[in-house]
Amino acid sequence: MARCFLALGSNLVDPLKQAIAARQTLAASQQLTLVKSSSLYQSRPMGPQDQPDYLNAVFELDTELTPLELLNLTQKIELEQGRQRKDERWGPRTLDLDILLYGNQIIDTPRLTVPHYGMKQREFVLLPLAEIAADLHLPDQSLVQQLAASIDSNGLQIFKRPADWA
Ligand code: PH2
Ligand code: MG
Ligand code: MG
Repeated sequence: MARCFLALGSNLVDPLKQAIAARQTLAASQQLTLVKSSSLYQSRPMGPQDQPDYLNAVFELDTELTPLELLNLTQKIELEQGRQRKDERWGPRTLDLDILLYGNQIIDTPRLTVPHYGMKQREFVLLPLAEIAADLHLPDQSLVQQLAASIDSNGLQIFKRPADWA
């Protein structure tokens, strides 16, 4: 059993609906147990600025899936929610589900890099993660609450909690 963390991002086609649907799918999955969900956050786009603000959140889950099986599942959910792969780096998307952490494992393969390569530089990942796992250490021993305390919040705001959120 591995304790994992996923990051959710959406800024197209009703991001609130996308986030709720993705969370429902994770919660209903037989292949994992959804342990905690952060609040939803509204964030300014990283990357191209001519795109809408994002909604972001982080989920904690337990699973027997291998890292690549978990990646297959998250990519299936992205596609089922209408994700279209585009070439633009950091461009807008209906649903992005990124594996942040898989237990204490360090994974560096063509398809998957864990911990997520950008997680320590992104307020929209660190602050939701700190909300649900402040005492967590990354594989490099850094402490989530310390990483979160030293990053600029860049206007990140808690978004109103939908009725059907955790
Ligand atoms: N994801 C990106 C690119 N830019 N900006 C915000 N605020 N939130 C995201 O999740 C995000 C982004 C590509 O994955
Ligand atoms: Mg992604
Ligand atoms: Mg991403």
